Amino acid sequence: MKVSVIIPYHGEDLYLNDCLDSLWDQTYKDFEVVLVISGGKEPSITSVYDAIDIKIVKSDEENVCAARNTGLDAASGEYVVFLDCDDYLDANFLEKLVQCGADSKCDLMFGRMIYTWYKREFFLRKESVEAEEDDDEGRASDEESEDEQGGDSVVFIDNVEAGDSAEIIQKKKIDMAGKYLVSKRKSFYFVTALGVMYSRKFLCENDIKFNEDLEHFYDIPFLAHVLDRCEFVNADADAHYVKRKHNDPIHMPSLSQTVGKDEFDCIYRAYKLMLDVTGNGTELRNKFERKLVGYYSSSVAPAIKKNEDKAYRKKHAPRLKELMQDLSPEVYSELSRYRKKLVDSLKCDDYGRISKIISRRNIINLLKYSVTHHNYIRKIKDIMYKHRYSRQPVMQNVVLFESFFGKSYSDSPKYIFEKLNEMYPDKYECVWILEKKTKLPYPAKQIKRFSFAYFKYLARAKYIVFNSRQPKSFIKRKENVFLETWHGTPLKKLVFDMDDVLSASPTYKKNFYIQSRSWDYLVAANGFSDEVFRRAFEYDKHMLKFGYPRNDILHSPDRDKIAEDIKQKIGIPSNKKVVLYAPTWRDDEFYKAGKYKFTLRLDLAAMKKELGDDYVIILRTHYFIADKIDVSGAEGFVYNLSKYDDIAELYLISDILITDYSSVFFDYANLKRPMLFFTYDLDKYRDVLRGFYIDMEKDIPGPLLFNTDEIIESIQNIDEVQKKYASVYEVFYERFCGWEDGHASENCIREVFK
Ligand code: C2G
Repeated sequence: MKVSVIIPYHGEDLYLNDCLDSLWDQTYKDFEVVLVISGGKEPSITSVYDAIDIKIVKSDEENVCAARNTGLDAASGEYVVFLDCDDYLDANFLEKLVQCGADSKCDLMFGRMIYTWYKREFFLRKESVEAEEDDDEGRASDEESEDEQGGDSVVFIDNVEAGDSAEIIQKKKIDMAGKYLVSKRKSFYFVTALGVMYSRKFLCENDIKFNEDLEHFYDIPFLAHVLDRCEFVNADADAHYVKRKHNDPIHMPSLSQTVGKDEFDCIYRAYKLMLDVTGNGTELRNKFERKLVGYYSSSVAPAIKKNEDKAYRKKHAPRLKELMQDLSPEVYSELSRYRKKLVDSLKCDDYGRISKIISRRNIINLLKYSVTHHNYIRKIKDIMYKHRYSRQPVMQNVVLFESFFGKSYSDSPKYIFEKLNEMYPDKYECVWILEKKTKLPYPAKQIKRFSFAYFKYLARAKYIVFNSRQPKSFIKRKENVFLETWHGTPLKKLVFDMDDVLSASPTYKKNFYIQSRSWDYLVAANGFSDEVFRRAFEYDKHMLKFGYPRNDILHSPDRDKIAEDIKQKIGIPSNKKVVLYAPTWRDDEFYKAGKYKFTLRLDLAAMKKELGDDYVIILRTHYFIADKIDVSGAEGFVYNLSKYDDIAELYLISDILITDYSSVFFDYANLKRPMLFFTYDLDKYRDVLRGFYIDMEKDIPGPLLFNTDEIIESIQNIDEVQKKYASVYEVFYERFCGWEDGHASENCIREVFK
């Protein structure tokens, strides 16, 4: 047997198949899998994997190190590879590494680590897509640390030159292994024993094992030991080990996501063990020391400054000082003046000086940032928000409104605003976040999103009424009352009901969890939403169960008159019937977060030819769509109202709705008018991108259509379509619109504004 692949397993069924599939697909076949079970839960391995030689062994300890060591004892391969059961290998990983160890007797061969958020199926299809870390607010987040970001930025260099002696070549290669596996990045998370093929004889002869006392950062002493002893090393940058980042740190955290507050303790223990196996002043030791100084200056020193009750510094500073005591003169001499000062201050326990150095550094960084970044004002605003506005008193009668990130005056916040003014004239001071200046029916201050005023009101308004998520940096204050109206009954699975997150924001679940902790009231338009939101959002606070404020207008006694006026205002001829086409967005088609692509799949020319005498079409794209749809040639027939504020007004003037997977159909059903579903990408949307809560083939009150011809035909025979779906419509209405009586705004206000 050439290779043993050692996989610790602790009940992570969700990921194991991806891991085994990647082994099944290996181009190199002479390997065994040693699956080490800890924690008692047996994996369910189907016969699909019969072709792989899987040896199952049990570990007594519930600990990754113990499992890996048990695997090492049970392995019979000439080489061993450690594979975490939530990760997977590229199909040629084993072949490439076996090949690059073939001509010399290598102690280890290593490949490249690739980081991904995705399961294997999607990773293989979409490898080239670099998803952005984002807060789902249309701007890339600068709050994420370097260490959390996707992709692998470490340069993989083979610096061997012609004319180098065999001895020099090996020295360079070992150095490269140190550079790559210990890595220059400041975080200790990037020290990894993975992505490497080790000679089993080498590990045994040098008695190299994992230290079973460690729960985290155990690769540090292991790798230090390996790199200290190895003599022959080789590498192939095309052998990829794919490390999966977990998108749900709340329910399914990876080990590194569970470290939390104990991070320093864990690093301290692992680092001490590293010191035992590496000699003073060696290049290997220097690498770890550089990393330690980096960790100190980027994480520990700012925490020492921040920590007001001094507990953190009392606990950590002396131990960090102990680790720094023997810092090699070489590493010290390379440090920047700033880092030298930090190290010196720590060595003489001068925490006040550390605070001062960090403060000065923050100011210098801000100034530097202001020279190099055009959006430095935003940084200043963040500082003002955190350190000034949030410390000023809450303004008792101020209500801050936002709908779709300030893109429109619309949705439930609009109807709550209007009803609030009607019920309590002059009682509340209202502030609207709006991108464009808008004529409002009641007095309200209008401010721009992310302006100074925005941060001021975000910090100081007592009431906040939003229909989407607030920024991650929002600080909830005791006196705040946060009314989250949300923006639709869900068809598409949400947050914790989702598996992979394929949109532009892979940190969606974590961010959502943080943001929704601030909500005091959430609106559910029906019993179905109540149930889904509680589960998918992990929401356990007050649920407002009166229907959607945004649908009050659809039940208004004078809705026909309102519709007539709107139609006139837009300029749609009164003799024409209206078809509203309002599709949603596609998670995987994006430029960046908040900016999505959309290709119109309707043949407008054909529709105009067949329907133009009786109908006009209103085209309405989702607020995430950045593409401008070209409707030239169809003027007078197509009205592109993608920027029209309130879609409820468009529902009112439409005779027929065409949508796809958008929540608009749950609202439109309040009118009991016919609906068509243009679901040309149903399989992908339902089975790959999101998953649905209800069965579109059975439970929705209209036909699923796949091309323009079918749509034209359905419109031409709309009475028959309506008849055919009448009974499904009734059941649907009862289930999703049953709570709506036109008074949701009023009822919500009575609950919240006391
Ligand atoms: N919307 C719109 N125009 C569209 C699509 C949507 O104005 N072409 C508005 C509607 O008010 C709709 C809301 O945006 O109800 C949400 O749109 P969805 O297409 O349902 O998509 P999404 O923003 O992902 O929200 O629980 C609901 C989900 O979160 C869906």
